Amino acid sequence: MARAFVGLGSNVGDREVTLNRAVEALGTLPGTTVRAVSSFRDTAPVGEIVDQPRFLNGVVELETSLAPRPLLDALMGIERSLGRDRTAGPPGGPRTLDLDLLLYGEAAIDEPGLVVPHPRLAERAFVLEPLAELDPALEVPGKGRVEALLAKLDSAA
Ligand code: GSY
Repeated sequence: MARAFVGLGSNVGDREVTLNRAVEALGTLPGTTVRAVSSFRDTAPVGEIVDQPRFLNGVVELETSLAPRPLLDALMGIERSLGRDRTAGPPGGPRTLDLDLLLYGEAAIDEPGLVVPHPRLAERAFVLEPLAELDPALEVPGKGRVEALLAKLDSAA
């Protein structure tokens, strides 16, 4: 069994309903239990396209027997089932639902389409804040503790 963390984001439609449905769907994946859900935060868009609606973001902690690749495929399946069309709109643009595999135990993976820890995790307050809410002492492989990463980000702001 692995402890995995998934980032949730939505900025199209009823964001809260979508995130709650995503959490429910995560709990139905084979060999998977939802261990914790952070609060959801209303956040300003960051990245290449900042002129888009505000996001609702959160993080879910899972215990899962799914290996990283099948877990990633399942996350994309949930995105699709809740209305996400990855072929529509610009990359970095508005989306009904985004599920990012942030951490998978202590694994460091760099394969096409599957990079864990998530490559931009340490730069994103909308990910680090809910992660720190769930486990501030959580170690991000190769980067350090979540609380330290968040402090670094806050001091740079
Ligand atoms: O990477 C997830 C999509 N995304 C987000 C997001 O979830 N939240 C905020 N605040 N900004 C974002 N920019 C992108 S792209």
